Parts: sequence; structure tokens; C-alpha cells
Amino acid sequence: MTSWKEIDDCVKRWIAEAGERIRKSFSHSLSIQTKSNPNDLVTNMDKETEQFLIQNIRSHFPDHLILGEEGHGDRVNSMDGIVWIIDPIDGTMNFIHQQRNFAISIGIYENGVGRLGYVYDVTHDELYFAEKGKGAYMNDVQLPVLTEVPLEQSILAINATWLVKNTYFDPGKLAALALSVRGTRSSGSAALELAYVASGRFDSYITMRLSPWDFAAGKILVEEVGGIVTNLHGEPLDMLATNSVFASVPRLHSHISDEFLREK
Ligand code: 2AM
Ligand code: CA
Repeated sequence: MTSWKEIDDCVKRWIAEAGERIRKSFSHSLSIQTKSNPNDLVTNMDKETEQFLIQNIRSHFPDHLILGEEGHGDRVNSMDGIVWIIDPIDGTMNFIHQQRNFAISIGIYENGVGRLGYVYDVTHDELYFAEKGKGAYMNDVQLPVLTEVPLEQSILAINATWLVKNTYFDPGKLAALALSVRGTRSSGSAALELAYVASGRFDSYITMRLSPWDFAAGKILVEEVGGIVTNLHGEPLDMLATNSVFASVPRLHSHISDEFLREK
């Protein structure tokens, strides 16, 4: 049986190498394609990075399953066994337009329980990672357990479009919430937004529709420092479907749920 330490050593090596390849690609021209709509983008680097990670995972851990955004992984219908959930580039639009604020995201689950989570901010060379029960880190620095903050002093990560046009949830309630906090921010990478909640830079994060590879790693990070990650209705996330996502420190999570997220 492989140890988590062995897996962790491999992941850190592969992430470092993938990050180096992505940084080198900044000086080459990208091949950009659209997926479900004109703003849903994918590049050759998304695909190459996913293939690089999957080849390595398969050769070292052939009995593990892999769920990957770009479809080079397995058809995963259950969270039984060890399942890797990977997004080679989370925040592809930022990757293309800004060459920053995007991340490699890898979450490793055992029978549905998050064991290892990695969010690597490629441009800033910042690796956020957590092992269940053993703490969360940003590079070599351990992240402290989160402290509570009152709503009116909190920073909320939310994308402005959800306050304007929203088919999932009453945008008026989200707008009222946005006006009640100290400030709102949006970084354009769900994995990084969750890593920022885990490191206390944001106090809460709300979004309407994420896929498992967007939140699989970040959820492990936030939970390891005492945060709560649910859908907008306070229910556990379904690791094999799209979900709304609401991450926060516990008391603020209850406060926001009770005052702004209740549906009549
Ligand atoms: P991506 O860059 O890997 O596609 C941007 O708002 C955040 O939401 C990113 O983490 C992005 O991930 C994710 N995202 C964008 N469009 C999405 C969609 N249609 N479904 C799920 N997640 C999406
Ligand atoms: Ca992606």
C-alpha cells in the first residue's frame, strides 16, 4: 500500500515541473479554443498539463481513478477508492489575458474523504497544500486556524455578474450581502479563491456553479484550517456534479446563511 507521504512527494514534484512548463509557455504563442460558449476557453497548455499529470499518476498509481477537466482522465461514477480530481489550469481566462491569477488544482479523495489538496499559484510560485488532520501550508509556512470576523469587517469573494444576472439565486439578496460586508473581490480562479479563504485573505466565497475540479483541492484546504464549505443551501458538496459553493469561517457562514441565503 502506497503511503500518503509517497503520494505527496510525487504530487509536489509533478506540480513544480508542470508549473515550470507553464511559465516557459508565456514566451510562446498559445493555441486558444472555445468549449461550451465563446467565453469558455481552453488552451494547448490546459490539455498538455492535464496529460502530463495523468500520465504520471497512471504510471505511479495505476489503481487510482482520475477525474480531470479536459477529459483525459477516467469516467468516474463513484468516489469509492482513491480518486484524483484535477484541474490543470483553473482560471484559464486569467492565464490567457493576465498570465497570473490561475492555478493547478489537485484534490485526492479516499472513499469520498479529502486527504490531500494542492492549489499551486504558478506565476507567484505559491503552493497551498493540506493533508487531512496534518495542517495546511503556503509553501513552508503553516496556515493558522481561521479566526472569526464580523460580517461588516469581512471580505467576500464573489463575481459581480452574479449580482446582476443570476438564474440560480435571487441576485437582490446577494447584492444586499455585498453591501453589508467591508469589501468584495473576485480573482477569477475558484481554486485560488478557496486558497485565499484558507489563508485568511478572504473571509467568505460564494459562487453559483462550479465543477468538482474547481473546488476539490480548495475544499480540503479550507476545511483543514477550520472553515466550512457547502453549497448555497448549507448542504455538502456533490463531488461528482456541478454545485453552488459557499466557503467561510463557521460563525460567518451561519450568519450569512441565516440573513441572506434563506429562500422563502
Ligand atoms: P476554469 O478556468 O478551470 O474553467 C471563474 O469564474 C472560475 O469558475 C474558474 O475557477 C473557472 O474554472 C470556473 N468556471 C468557469 N466557467 C465555469 C462553468 N461553466 N462551470 C463550472 N466552473 C466554471
Ligand atoms: Ca481548467
